[in-house]
Amino acid sequence: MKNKTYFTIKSIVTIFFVTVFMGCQSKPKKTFTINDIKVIPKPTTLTLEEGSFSFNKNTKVYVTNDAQLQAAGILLNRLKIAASLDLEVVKMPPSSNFIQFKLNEDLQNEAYQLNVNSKSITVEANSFSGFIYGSETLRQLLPAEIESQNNIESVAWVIPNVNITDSPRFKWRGLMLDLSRHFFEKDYIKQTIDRLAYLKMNTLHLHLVDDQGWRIEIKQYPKLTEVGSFRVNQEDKPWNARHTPKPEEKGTYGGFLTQEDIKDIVAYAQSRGVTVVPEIEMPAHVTSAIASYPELSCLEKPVAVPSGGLWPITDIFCAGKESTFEFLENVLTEVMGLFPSKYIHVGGDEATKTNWKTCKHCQKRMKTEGLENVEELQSYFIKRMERFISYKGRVLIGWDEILEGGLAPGAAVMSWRGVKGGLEASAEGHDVVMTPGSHCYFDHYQGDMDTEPKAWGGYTPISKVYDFDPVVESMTEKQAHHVLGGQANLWAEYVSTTSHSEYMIFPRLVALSETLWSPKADRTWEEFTTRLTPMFKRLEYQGINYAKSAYNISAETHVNNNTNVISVTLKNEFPNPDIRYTLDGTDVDNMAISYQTPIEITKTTTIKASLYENNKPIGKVFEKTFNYHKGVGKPVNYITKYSNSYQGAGTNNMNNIVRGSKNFHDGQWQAWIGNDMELVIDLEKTTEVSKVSVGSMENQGPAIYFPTHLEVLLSNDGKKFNSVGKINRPFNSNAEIVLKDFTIAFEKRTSRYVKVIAKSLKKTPNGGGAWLFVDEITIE
Ligand code: TNX
Repeated sequence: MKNKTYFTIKSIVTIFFVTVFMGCQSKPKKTFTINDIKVIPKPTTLTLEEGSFSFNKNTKVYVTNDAQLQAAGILLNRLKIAASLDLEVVKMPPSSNFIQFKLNEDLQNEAYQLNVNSKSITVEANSFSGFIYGSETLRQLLPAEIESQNNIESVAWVIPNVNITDSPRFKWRGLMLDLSRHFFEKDYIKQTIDRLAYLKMNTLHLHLVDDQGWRIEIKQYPKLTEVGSFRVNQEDKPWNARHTPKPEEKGTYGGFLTQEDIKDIVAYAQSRGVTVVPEIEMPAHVTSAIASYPELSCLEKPVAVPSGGLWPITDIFCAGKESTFEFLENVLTEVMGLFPSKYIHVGGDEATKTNWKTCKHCQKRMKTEGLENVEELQSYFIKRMERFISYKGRVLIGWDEILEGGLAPGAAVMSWRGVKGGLEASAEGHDVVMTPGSHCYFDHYQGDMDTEPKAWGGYTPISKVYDFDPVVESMTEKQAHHVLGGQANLWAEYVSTTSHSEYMIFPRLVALSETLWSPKADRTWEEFTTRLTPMFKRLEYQGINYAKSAYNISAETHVNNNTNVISVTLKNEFPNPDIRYTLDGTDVDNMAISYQTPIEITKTTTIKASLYENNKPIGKVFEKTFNYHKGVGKPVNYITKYSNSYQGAGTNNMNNIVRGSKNFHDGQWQAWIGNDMELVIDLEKTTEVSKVSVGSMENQGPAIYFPTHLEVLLSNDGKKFNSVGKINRPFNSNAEIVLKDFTIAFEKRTSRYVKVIAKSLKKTPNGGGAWLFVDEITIE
């Protein structure tokens, strides 16, 4: 309350002064403070000087060559559209009111210096990219309205006087778009290139080949696109529930980039300082190619382009036949003719090599080359491609599986299965790009799985992305030297529209851009958030459908086993969040309680909560009912022990009233593999009981199955138990993730001990171990 009064008086005083001030001056001058500067990624050094520079219709642009003019164009275009300022370009320096682009040969590639004073702006660089980044920084120094698609009248186009020297921490600052699982058109790719440059990112990796679609025209092999880029349309079904089409079924869903499209994309990227790295997968993830030319595989059997999930991937390129290599060399020759990128990505991941073990061509190859096993055959494959690519003057890069069986000497590695591949490759002297799933997979959830659009799995909120460091602590200096940088990967199994793609990329890319550009020692998540929220407004003006998941509230609970009181902690990713809540089911408004300390619960309670910013609610409303019950906090005796991999909340898991989400990694689930759950809850005194519910989840993709049988038994001495109810639930195939409470109700009894048995499916239909997941046992 005190604070509020203070702010009100302060605001009145401020309004008074501003009014008087504005009344005396014909043109109000804004005084900037360092807090007004919100540039992302954070510049290496920045000093604020007194005064400001105003753009107006007489401001001139002084450049000495076309490249400088092109880089300046990024800014000029914005000023024209949003500010209606169509600035004149001049070849001689005016005396004042101008922006100058100036060569400075002392600067490194991509670096720039920016001096803004009241008379002029100077952008210095030694490379085209440097000039672009100078322009992008100026754009971010201007008010957010500069991003508007329409002219905005009421804004003063003024920026603070600053001195900036800036250069990137890493050379490779990338984003991968998967065009195969769902195809994205040229225009979206170009839009993405603009957005990369806006954040000073310089690499767009295009995943052009995968099982579900071949996305690049190859003149010598027309069937790759005629056949390989279209699949039977099953978009109405979940990815993993789509049937395998027959080879003769006609594909109608898909698309591809023509060579003309690619030339256009590459040229556009060059004009934004972005390199496009093509990825042509091999030897696996190529069913689309085999559907087009079955002779490329070992079995030579006709197959269709799969419409959805395919695992394991056994139909892969034959490593024995010379014709496979001839094909790949011809394809890569066309690819290298289109993409000037130094790096050519050849995939290399997730090959199941069972066919190689029996294929006569592969066996012959292993013999003549003296290869011990199929891993060495994959290594032979990649090394052979590496020789071809380096002969063409380029560098091969591949997913970390290319390390298996020995890595080709000049190859670079993209480490995706954590950082292990990166550690190993850099120790061997190879260059690496770090893209660990944990921090860089933008197909993971960025918020609560129950409210986010369906994603691949995993949990990578923006604060985690911001935590990313491509240089791993345990690396030696020499290893660190081999780290080219990092990259986010957006795999598109579940991403079929551009607006969803934007949602997955933004705002996480904003965080990634800073981790790859700015010095680590000079940045913190706390400070970053003060620049992140103003960035949202800029993204909005750019028409980007960014996720607002960072505003979500999550709850953590703690059970006191002595008092059986549950305390609920409300959390948010932002530091010191202003959270307000209600406990009586009413909506959160100005009367709501300000969250300060954990909320104590001793009866069934619905918490509604909102995050506030500047006294206004933002983001989604959090609403959760905590179902208090008779078992809360009571001792649980596990007769069969849960797996070490899924311990949930330990011995309080089953009666802490916290429910697990659809994210099975969320720490609220206990799980058994290939084994039943059996446990006894001691209510510590005879208690009336009439209903027991078992909360469970099914997610058959990762082998999580509902119980097939449930039983509740009661006892007063903990020795002799009587059954009070059973449920039999036969196995059902199910492609969705489902949460369900299995309830056994019975006539009221008094009892001290409650035994619950949940029988597991034990073995999946494929013969692997089946998981049983339980989050809570509710006793009423
Ligand atoms: C693994 S990352 C893959 C992709 C999938 C992705 C889903 C990599 C090299 N291979 O094929 O799309 O997981 O997250």
